[in-house]
Amino acid sequence: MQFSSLDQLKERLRLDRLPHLWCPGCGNGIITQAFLRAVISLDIDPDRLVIVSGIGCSSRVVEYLDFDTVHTAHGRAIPLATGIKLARPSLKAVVLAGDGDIAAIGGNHFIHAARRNIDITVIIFNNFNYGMTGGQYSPLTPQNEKAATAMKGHVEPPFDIHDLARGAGATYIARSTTWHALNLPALIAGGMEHEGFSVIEVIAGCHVNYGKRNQRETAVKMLQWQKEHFLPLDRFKVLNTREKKGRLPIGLLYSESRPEFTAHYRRVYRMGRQET
Ligand SMILES: Cc1ncc(C[n+]2csc(CCOP(=O)(O)OP(=O)(O)O)c2C)c(N)n1
Repeated sequence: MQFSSLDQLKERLRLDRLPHLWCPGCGNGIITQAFLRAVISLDIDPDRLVIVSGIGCSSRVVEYLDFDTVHTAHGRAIPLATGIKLARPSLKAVVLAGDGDIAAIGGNHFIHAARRNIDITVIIFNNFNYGMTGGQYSPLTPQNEKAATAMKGHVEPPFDIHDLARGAGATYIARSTTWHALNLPALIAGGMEHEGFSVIEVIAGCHVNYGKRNQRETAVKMLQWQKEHFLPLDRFKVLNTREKKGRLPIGLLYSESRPEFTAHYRRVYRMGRQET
C-alpha cells in the first residue's frame, strides 16, 4: 500500500476542530491515521462514504474527520449505520467506536448486524475500558485486570470478540494493535473492500485510565506491552500452548463470502428503484 503524504491526510481532517480531546500518548490518533490511509488508498469518493460513531473518547473521532459523519447515541452506531445502508446501499458505511460502545450497550446490535452480514465495517477501538467516563470495566476487560469498578481485579471473564463476531456471522474479522500500526491501513482497507459485515479490532492503549491500574501507566509501556503480547498469525500458530498463554494473534483472522444483507433484501423485495 502506498504511503499517504501529510498533505493528503490533512485534506481529510477538520483542522478547525483541533486540538483533539485525546490524552497525550492515546492510541486513538494512530487508529485515526490508519483509517485515513486506508480511505485514501482505496480512493473512495468522499460523497460515497459515511462514518458513524457512538459515544466515548474513541467515538469523538468523527468530529475530526472531514466526511459525512454522524455522532450518535452510546451503543447505537451500528443501528444507525444499518438504516443508512438500507436506504442507500451504494454508500460505504463505517462505524468507529469503543469496546464499551460496541460490546456492552451496543452488543445486541453488533451480533444482529453480524448475523445479517450487512455491508458495514466496524472498527473497534479496544482500550479495555470505558475511557471517557473514568475507566470502568467493559465486556472486553481481561479477567483479573483492574478497573475503576474492579479495584481488586476483574472477576468476570471477557468476551472473545472474534469468536463472538464469527459465531454471530461476521464474514471478515481482523485484529491489530497501535504498536503494529504499519499493517493496520491494509487490514482496514481489506475490511472496507469486503462485501459483508467486517470487524477490525484494534488494541488501543489507554494508559491514563486503564494502564495506570495495570502497571502500564505510560504510553511507552502500553506500546511495549502490545509488542510483547500480540504477534502475526503465522508466528502465533507455531507457538506451543505455554508460549501462547497471554498472547494473541494479529492480522486477518477470518474471512468468508456469504450473501450480503442489503443486496439480498432488495432482490427479495424487488427494490430496484433508483436511490434518492
Ligand atoms: C445511554 C448512555 N449510557 C451511558 C453513557 C455514559 N457513557 C459515555 S461514554 C461511556 C463509555 C465509553 O467507553 P467506550 O465505548 O469503550 O469508549 P472509550 O471512551 O473507551 O473510547 C459511557 C458509559 C451515555 N453517554 N449514554
